[in-house]
Parts: sequence; C-alpha cells; structure tokens
Amino acid sequence: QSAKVATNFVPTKEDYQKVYNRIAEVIDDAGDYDSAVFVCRWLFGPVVLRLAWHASGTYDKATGTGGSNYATMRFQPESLHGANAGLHVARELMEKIKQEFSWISYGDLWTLAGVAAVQEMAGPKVPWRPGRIDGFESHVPPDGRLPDASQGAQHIRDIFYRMGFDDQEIVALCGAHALGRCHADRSGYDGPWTFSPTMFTNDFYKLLFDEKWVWKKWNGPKQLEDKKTKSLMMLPTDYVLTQDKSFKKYAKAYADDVDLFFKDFSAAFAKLLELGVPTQQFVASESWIMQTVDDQNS
Ligand code: CCH
Repeated sequence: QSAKVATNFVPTKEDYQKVYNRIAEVIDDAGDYDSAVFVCRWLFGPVVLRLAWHASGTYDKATGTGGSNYATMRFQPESLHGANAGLHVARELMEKIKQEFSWISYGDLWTLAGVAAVQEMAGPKVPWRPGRIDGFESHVPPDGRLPDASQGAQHIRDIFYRMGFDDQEIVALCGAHALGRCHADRSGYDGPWTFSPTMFTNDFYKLLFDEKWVWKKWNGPKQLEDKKTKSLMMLPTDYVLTQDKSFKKYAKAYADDVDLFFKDFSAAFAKLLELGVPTQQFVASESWIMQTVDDQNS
C-alpha cells in the first residue's frame, strides 16, 4: 500500500490521501483490540490534534522563527518543554506512519494528522497542502512560546498576537477544547471539557455559558469545575473567554451558531498549520480538501 521511495518519486494528492487514511486508522485503532477491555473510537484523535497545534504554535511572526516547517519537536529540548508533556504519545503513533510512508516530511505528517483528527471526529473540512521540510536541532524555538493555562487575557493575546492571530481567531481556535482532556500526569490539570471528547462540536462554548463554573477544591493547579456534575473542567484561560468583553462576543456567537464556529475554526486552524512555512515551499498554490474515510466509502 505504501508508496515506494524512488529518487524521482513525486507524491500526488492521492498519495497524501493514503497517508491521511492510515492516520485515520491509527487514531481509531491505536487502542490495542487484543488487550483493551474497551475501545474508544478516535481515542488518539485529540492528542494528535494537540501535536499539530504545538508544532505550529511556536511561530513568532517578528523573527519568522518557529512554526510547523521543521517539525523541531523531534529534538530536545523542545520535546521536553513543559507544554509538550505527553505529546510523545502522538509522536510515537506518527512514527509508525512515517516508517510506512518515508517520503513525507514530519511537518507535513503532523499537520495532516491534525486535519485528519478534526475531520474524522466530525469536525469541519480543513484546507491543507504539503511542503514542509525536515529541519535540524538548530531550528528549535525557545521555550515559553505556547500559552500558559494559569494566566489571563493579556497573556493569551501576547501569545496569539505573536503568531499573527486576532481575537476572533483566538476564540475560534480554543474551541478545540471540545475534544480530549487534561491529564494530571501531563499538564497537572485534570478532566475533560465536554461530555463527548471525541466529537468535534461547539459544546465547549455552550458549556462555558450554560453551566455554573466554580473553582475546584483540590491540591492541583487552579481550575474550574461545573457545579452540577463536577465531572467537567475549564482552565483559567478557557474561562477568560467569557470574562473579557471582546473574547466573550465571539464565544457567545460560537455557542449560538455551530456553523459559524465550524467555518471560523477551519480557517484559523488552516492558517495555524501553515505558520512558519515559506510560501514558495508549498507544492500547490491552492490548498486541498482531503476526504474523510466516510466520504470515500459513500
Ligand atoms: Fe489546548 N490544552 N490549550 N488547545 N488542547 C490541553 C489539551 C488540549 C491550552 C492548554 C491546554 C488550544 C489552546 C490552548 C487541545 C487543542 C488546543 C491541555 C491539557 C492544556 C493544559 C494537556 C494534558 O494534560 O494532556 C491553552 C492554555 C490554550 C490557549 O490559551 C488550541 C488553540 C488547540 C487546537 C487548535 C487538545 C485537542 C487537547 C486535548 C489533548 C488530549 O490529550 O486529550
């Protein structure tokens, strides 16, 4: 199934679709069927999406450094940066795919995996195109470029404005927290944001407004829990989206209109995945829409 590497091998959109399909399989099946008591569909979707985000979100537009181009999280010290705790799980899954499709660059593989995770978990189509190249240790960006969940609106703006995003894009991107969960042994925070953490929805915003959020009483870092069930969580930076006037306007709009959220998330996420990649490196002038597994079966 995998394309053989030949010196003159030029992968086509179909070759990338094969990689996409393999990613879709791996994030779905990675829970080992033989030993798992219970298999959760798309179990590894959220962590793979987080890898794509952390690989891209180190971009600094002032210096043109960081971003998804060189996949520098393969190297220390970036792989050990506190914000990346737990992402070895996603990198190891991707390594299996890299063995099969050795012609793809790590940056293209990781960002394509972010696209596949969003799309397979019932999210919007995200335009994507290949062109990233593997870099070196010398390209590793400094620590501290990703957001710190314990902070407030000013910090979020400082971090995301540095990448070139505005308030609307910041709020749209944070809606990815509909997916996955916090792990006490990775970030110190604990728990999921929504009741369906492997379905891409606008529930993150709905819950922010519909539930009453109180500070969790525990020995861990400051986080909020929903008063009613105490089973969901919000980070301080998530809660700020309802407290800051400008952020709140967008968060409310996304809570009320899932189509608007899907459209804006798709645009902002596609932009995120291309941060730091020189335009001339892109193979295609227009981005591609990769098909979901369901699209191909229908
Ligand atoms: Fe996030 N995120 N994120 N996040 N994130 C965490 C988990 C996920 C922040 C902090 C955290 C984005 C923005 C922010 C995902 C996607 C995105 C965790 C828990 C923390 C802490 C990690 C753990 O313990 O495993 C902060 C702060 C911000 C912004 O201010 C953006 C943007 C995206 C994507 C577009 C996803 C998905 C997860 C779940 C990972 C998992 O393993 O389940």
